Amino acid sequence: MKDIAILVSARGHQTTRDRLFSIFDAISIASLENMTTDESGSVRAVASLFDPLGGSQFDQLPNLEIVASFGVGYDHIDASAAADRNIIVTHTPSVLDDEVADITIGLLLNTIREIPKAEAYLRDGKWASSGPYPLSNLTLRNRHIGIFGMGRIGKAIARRLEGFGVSIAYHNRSIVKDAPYRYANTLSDLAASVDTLINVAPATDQTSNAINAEILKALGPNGVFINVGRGSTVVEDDLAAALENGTIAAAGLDVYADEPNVPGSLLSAPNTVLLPHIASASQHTRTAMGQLLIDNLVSWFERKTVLTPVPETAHLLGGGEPV
Ligand code: NAP
Ligand code: 8YV
Repeated sequence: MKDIAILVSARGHQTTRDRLFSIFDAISIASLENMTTDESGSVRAVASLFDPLGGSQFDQLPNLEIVASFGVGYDHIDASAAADRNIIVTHTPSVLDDEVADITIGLLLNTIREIPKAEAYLRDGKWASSGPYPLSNLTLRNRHIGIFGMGRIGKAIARRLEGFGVSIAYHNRSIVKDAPYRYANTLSDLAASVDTLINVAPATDQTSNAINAEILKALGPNGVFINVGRGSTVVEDDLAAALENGTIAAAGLDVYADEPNVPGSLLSAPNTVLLPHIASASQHTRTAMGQLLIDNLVSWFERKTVLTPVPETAHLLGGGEPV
């Protein structure tokens, strides 16, 4: 496939970048503005390791056929604008479910039992100088967990939670037939009926700012909020205020509205555990994500089909209506 010109993000998972360069005529550039007309006219695919892509970028690549994105969430790509131009968009679902679910459970335990603070206490010599670390105010015992987004990853989280003997409920727009958990009709109903809310819903216009002061108030003073979905789903100022004034007890976050910038109010809050968007970030899983990205590209250029199209562009492969 050395005659197929593809554009590869200038940064991103190195093993995937190396493989793309070995299979295709790969061009790596920091910005489309740096391309000559000949170069941009030759590009048939984009391997998007994280860059935002929309109509204006697509218009600069007149012969673009496919965007293969690294990650399951594709909110950085305007998939409807791609569909309008007959451009297929693929993503990497399923291969990261277990990794993300593991980190979600780790984040939940770290937040509730203050594990990072307890380790810092030991490393600071306080165990020897001041005695045992204080008992944690929060516990996982008797918790009622609500999952916002009972999809592939939500189900993997729920399966793990079953082992902890907690109650599990969820809210989606529709009931999941194979999920044996209590369904809440609205996010407000879910928050009011649980004390621990885990967000793993995708970033969409509908979910934008969905977790706000009202939802956090419904969660209550024993409330714990965990976010592994996207930061845009949360009003971060409302979350910081809720943590500051005791509206909820604690939060564990892997994602933020303006990454890699984390609001100072969340950094300085004593009751947060903050991770730098690492839920899928093991060599094992990032390599599997990269392999699926490559498999989608190879499948497209060999057989004019793909393995994992995003719903907005699936109809371009034949059959079905546009989403
Ligand atoms: P998925 O299988 O599509 O599940 C998403 C779930 O959210 C679906 O069950 C869907 O159900 C529900 N949902 C969508 N829009 C909703 C709305 N407006 N209101 C209520 N529920 C809604 O996706 P997934 O593979 O589990 O991934 C979920 C998200 O996790 C990704 O989009 C990404 O943002 C995030 N993620 C983060 C990391 C990380 O590193 N932190 C890693 C991987 C993924 P309905 O359609 O019935 O509403
Ligand atoms: C990655 C993710 O961090 O898959 C997703 O939606 O958020 C993560 O797996 C990201 O996609 C890598 O750029």
